[in-house]
Amino acid sequence: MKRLTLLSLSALALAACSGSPLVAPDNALSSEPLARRSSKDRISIYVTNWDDDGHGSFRWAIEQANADPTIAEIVFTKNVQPVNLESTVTFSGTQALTIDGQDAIIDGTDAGGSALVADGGASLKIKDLTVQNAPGEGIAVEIPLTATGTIKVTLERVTIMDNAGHGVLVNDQVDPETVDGVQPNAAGSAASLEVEVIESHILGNGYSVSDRDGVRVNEGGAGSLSFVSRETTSEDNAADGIELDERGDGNVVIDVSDTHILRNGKFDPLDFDDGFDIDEYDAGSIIGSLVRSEAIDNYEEGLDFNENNAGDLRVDLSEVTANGNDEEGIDYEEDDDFAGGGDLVTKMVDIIANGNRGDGGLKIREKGLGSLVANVSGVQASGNTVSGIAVREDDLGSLSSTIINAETRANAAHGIDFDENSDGDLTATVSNSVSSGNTLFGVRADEAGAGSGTLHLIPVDLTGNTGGTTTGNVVPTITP
Ligand SMILES: [Ca+2]
Ligand SMILES: [Ca+2]
Ligand SMILES: [Ca+2]
Ligand SMILES: [Ca+2]
Repeated sequence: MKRLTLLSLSALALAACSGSPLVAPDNALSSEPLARRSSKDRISIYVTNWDDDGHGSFRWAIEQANADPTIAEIVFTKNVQPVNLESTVTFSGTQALTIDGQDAIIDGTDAGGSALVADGGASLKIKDLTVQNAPGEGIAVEIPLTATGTIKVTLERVTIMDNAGHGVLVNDQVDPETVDGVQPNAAGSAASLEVEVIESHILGNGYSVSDRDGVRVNEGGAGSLSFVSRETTSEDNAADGIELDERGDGNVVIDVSDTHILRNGKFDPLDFDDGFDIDEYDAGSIIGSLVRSEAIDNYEEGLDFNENNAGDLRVDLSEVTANGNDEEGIDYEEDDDFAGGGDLVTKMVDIIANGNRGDGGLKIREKGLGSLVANVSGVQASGNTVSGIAVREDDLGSLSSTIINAETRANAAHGIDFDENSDGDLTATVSNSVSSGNTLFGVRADEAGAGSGTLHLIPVDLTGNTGGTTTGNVVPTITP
């Protein structure tokens, strides 16, 4: 048992007189009222009961932070029982705030909307907290149009579960809704967004209207969107497991590792959704990496990365599994919807994309001005409904691809399909690979318009393909 110092005893007496709850945090060594502790430059407020409101409640703590910009932290006392919110709790302060849940549960069943909203444009860190059952968003961070700089939202060891809106929404777009693919107003603030989701679990959110995701980040106006996910699972959400939507100037930068994206997207049969969906528009690129991660059994694509307008798509993959999705396992598209130039450059290592229904295993597609460079080493892409691996480059620009240690079997089209259209060269090598038992050909390489075609196969087992070994107008050089 902790010894109480005279100082803390007097604090307890003071707290008792002032009506503060008598639940002291472990480190209660201050003469301030118990629900309020200051260190040198940080004031903390303690949540000491599970009431909806009133002194010591979570709502009260947020109200204190709204009124006092020197409050930097809200800490739940250990063993606070589930807090049943009777309305939304809104943090409107402009100071950076940390909410340390100490494993508490915020239940939004009776909140009448989102559980927790932050709309002051401040950075927010939430850790060790469960947010569940809200009829709106679990956590919604709405960025004011006047925001500038970089706003950081960090979630550490949170569980976001069974909220009817997005599980987590970070929104910097005036109107993020799309009607038939058109967005009425995607303007946003000048601020950039940095969102980090660490060791967290996002599940079962979004079952209300179409397009409600596990984690959804909308960035509009100037500024970039940076997204980090580590040791996180997003599963069984109604629309996308994770969706990043970046508009206006600015990049999407991702750093994703040990992330599991499972069975998302089943809610709207007219528009099923993906595991992990990135849409980038206007000037800017998609850049980054995804490692030791999986996107499995989602109702549309496993990974659906779309870069539009000016800018490149440059995302590398390592140890990624994308099996059993209802469209492509992995789908990279550069300027597929809106042209503007830019390249698609990717290095993929140790990829598994098997048994995707309704489309191919691994599809890499560059359109408009710009070239494609795809180097893939160690890949299984078998039993998919279209080709195992499809690499396609359109309009101006060249296609350059090396595929090493591939296994593409029993796909319902080609095993591997290289397709270069219009001006530009096709240069492809497949080595130490098996492309066998596919419905069409083992390898197809086709080069159209101006330019030359080169295909090296060193060596590749092309037995048992129904269509034959190779096809297309590029005659392969075969090293047995
Ligand atoms: Ca912005
Ligand atoms: Ca952009
Ligand atoms: Ca582009
Ligand atoms: Ca091109």
